[in-house]
Amino acid sequence: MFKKILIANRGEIALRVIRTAREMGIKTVAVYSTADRDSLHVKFADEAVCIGGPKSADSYLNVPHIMAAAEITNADAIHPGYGFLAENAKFSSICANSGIKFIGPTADMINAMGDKITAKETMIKAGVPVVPGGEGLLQNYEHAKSLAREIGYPIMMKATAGGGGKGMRLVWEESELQKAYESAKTEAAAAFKNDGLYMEKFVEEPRHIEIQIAGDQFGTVCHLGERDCSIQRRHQKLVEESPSPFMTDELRYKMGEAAKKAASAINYESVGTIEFLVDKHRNFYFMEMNTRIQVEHCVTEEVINYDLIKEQILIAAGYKISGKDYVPLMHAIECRINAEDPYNDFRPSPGKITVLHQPGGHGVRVDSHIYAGYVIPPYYDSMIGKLITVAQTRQEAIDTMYRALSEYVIEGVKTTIPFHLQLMQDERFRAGDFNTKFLETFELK
Ligand code: MV4
Repeated sequence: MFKKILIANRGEIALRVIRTAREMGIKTVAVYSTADRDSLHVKFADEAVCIGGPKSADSYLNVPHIMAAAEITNADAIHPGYGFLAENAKFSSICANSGIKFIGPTADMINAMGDKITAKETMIKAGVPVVPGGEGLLQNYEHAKSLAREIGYPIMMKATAGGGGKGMRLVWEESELQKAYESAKTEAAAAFKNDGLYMEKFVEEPRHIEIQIAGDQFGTVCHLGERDCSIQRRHQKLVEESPSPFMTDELRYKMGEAAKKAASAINYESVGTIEFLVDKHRNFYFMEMNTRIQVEHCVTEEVINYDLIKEQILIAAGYKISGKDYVPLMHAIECRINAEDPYNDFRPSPGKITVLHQPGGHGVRVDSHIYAGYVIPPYYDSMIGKLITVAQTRQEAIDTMYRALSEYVIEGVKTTIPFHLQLMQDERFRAGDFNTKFLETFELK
């Protein structure tokens, strides 16, 4: 087992990894930017190294500084958390070449899923359902036009280097195609330095349901159930839950098998997530794979009663997994607490937390790095914590969430708490009647 893990991240996920490492008897090294000097991950780790200035490029994305910190502290593994370098193939290979275990997949595995056309081709070969569409890159506008006629409108164009919605265009009819093609290409080139596009049939009012998987170094893969992440706003998830209210035992079996095939196809090692679009007829289609631990992993942890960070560390250290799939034992919901003003287009609201009271009690988990007097820096993601509730049934998990949200006091900055309070009382949400378009018509009172 590792003796010392360096955590190449900040905020709640850095704390999350420190907590499990401590339980496993592993020492931890925090790295931090000058803006994060007073952060909890710096205080709670066994050692801490400043790696640069506030801007991510100068610190949390600064590979030479992070590797130097690992070397001077004698860390034998690096946990990348999520975001920052978590899905950076080069970083994974630099770690491998430096004799420091990257707690995550290899560069090859990251690359196999990083290019979306390659990923889709791999999935087709593996027998995983994908959204119908053209195979390969769009060669030019004429090619796009004939392909769109073949597929049938509405269609979606996506960037092969994309993910998360950037460079994506929905096109309802041919008259809109040329403008969409050109603007998507320009956007993709600017965002990813790769203007490659591909085309798919548009799946209307889909749900976003993802399957958590784990694979070990010996080729064994299992799935750990689903998370419904349909409550999103501009591709930012706000609420996640498991099981999905839309799930059936049959669909879970089929999606679980497909997710395992997807992971096996690239000999995946570590924990990861296969994202699917699910239409109203319960047809499901591979969308992308996240080759990292995700923000919403806690929902799965509560539902199957298992520590996913521990699983990830064990796999990286060469332990074998059982290969048994997990079944949901409980119902869990997660609300993302962001320092944003939900009454003002979710505009970021950094600054000092003057008063804080975090909720507790039965069925309540808070994963957060905030404290009274903490100053939320403006340089990073606005998520300041996650509130997770767990109960026997969905209704009870929602009721507990409402109660916990009512106890939550954060003063000094605006937060998403009022939004979540209203959502937990919404009849359609309570009935499980929602898809990825739900928030487009949700009005905050
Ligand atoms: C789609 C789609 C409908 N049809 N693809 C959004 C992010 C990126 N990962 C893929 N996305 C979508 N791809 C086809 N063929 C609808 C979306 C989509 C979406 C997906 C998941 C969660 C929220 C979403 C919000 C808008 C659009």
